[in-house]
Amino acid sequence: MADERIIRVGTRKSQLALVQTNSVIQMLRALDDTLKFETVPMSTVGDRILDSALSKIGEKSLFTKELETALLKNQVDFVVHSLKDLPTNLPEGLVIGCVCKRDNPYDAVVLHPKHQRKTLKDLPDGSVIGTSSLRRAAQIKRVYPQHKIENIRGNLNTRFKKLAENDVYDGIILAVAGLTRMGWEHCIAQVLTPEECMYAVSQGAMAVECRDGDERILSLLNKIHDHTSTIECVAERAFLWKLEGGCSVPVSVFTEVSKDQLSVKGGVFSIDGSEAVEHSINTDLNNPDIKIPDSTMFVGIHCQIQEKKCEYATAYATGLRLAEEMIGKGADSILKTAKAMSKEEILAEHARKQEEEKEKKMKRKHADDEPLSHMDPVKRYLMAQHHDMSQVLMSGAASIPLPSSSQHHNLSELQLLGKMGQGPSSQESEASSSSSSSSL
Ligand code: DPM
Repeated sequence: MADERIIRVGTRKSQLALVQTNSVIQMLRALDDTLKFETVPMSTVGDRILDSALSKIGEKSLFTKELETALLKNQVDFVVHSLKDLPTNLPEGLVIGCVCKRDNPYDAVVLHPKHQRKTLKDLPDGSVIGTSSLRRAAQIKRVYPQHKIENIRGNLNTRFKKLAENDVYDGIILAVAGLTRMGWEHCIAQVLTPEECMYAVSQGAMAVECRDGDERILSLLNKIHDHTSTIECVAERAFLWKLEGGCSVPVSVFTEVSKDQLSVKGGVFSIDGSEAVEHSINTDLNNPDIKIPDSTMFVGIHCQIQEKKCEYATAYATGLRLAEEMIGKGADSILKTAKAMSKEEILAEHARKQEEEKEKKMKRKHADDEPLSHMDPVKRYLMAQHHDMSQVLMSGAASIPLPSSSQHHNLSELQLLGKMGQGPSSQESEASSSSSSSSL
């Protein structure tokens, strides 16, 4: 049956997510060109909330929840993620079926066009660097205390626009991997070294999530699985899991696998960057003493190659041990304070949002109450053009939708309507445009 071969792939609608999803589909197609795929685009909480730093939203599965629900409901067969956005605990019944070969895991600096050919060290004191990653902020504050860190959010396109047009930011920091996948590596002014800024757990690695026990999909994913990248990510995720970290704590790593040697360095920072615990561990991946568990899942990652299970188990144990030794050096108290501060920020952010909502509602109510006779004459004129007056009176001025035949209205009319709160609200139009171009 032809239809049975169609594989449904859930994806976020952002440009980066679509690029990543397509590249996984291409890899699979290159191995078997009879495979048929259908992509199912969805938007997630992380895509919809554009005005808060990720760390201030306070939800763990920001970019994944809706997609995971679709997987569990059998609406899609697999989902491609940036592994760094996948929490260390997956929902029951789901697994990471494969980790693809990791791209460059480092962070990059993109500078304002006026700072051509400069790097962070050449920028004037007091330069403003945009990032909403606590991890990046803390490390930059340590190495470049002369610069200021400011929050910046929105998709990659929006951030570039803010950098180029607003004259607020002298530079921004983004993952090399994301920039490269978007085809924007030529904008990179500087790639940060691990001495300047260690990367996030699993940064640069794409992962495919599917249903646990879905053998057809798992055996397919096995073909594009990269063992070394997987081992690195198992160790890093075990480290993060033990620290109970998420995107709201400044935790970073630097991992290398060379022959049978695994080396993992971890960093835990206070929010202001003044305190740090850094530590590293080296292990032999073929550790004969390692206890191999029955489970085939390590921090959510499915063990694809049974003969290599010892290496998965060693990587997992190494990540845990690194976290334990760092806790012994005081990482837990730094994290406790950082988490408490993040929690406060999250609460403040929620309060701010609620206030904003209230204000919006009030404004809408005022507009509802506004008698037509007191209304701006231009507004009345435009409304009367699109609706007969009885409809205007019955439905209340503010709730009138844009006419469905809006295509033939000229732009300035539409802009006017929009400005006066009659068109799609600015928030809605931002959300819908961002869902097709959001890049984080
Ligand atoms: C997470 C963080 C960020 C993303 C936090 C961190 C960056 C947030 C920001 C967990 N997810 O890194 O400390 O700067 O506001 C994200 C990006 C990619 C995956 C974009 C980026 C692309 C690279 C990859 C957002 N998630 O980090 O510049 O595949 O790793």
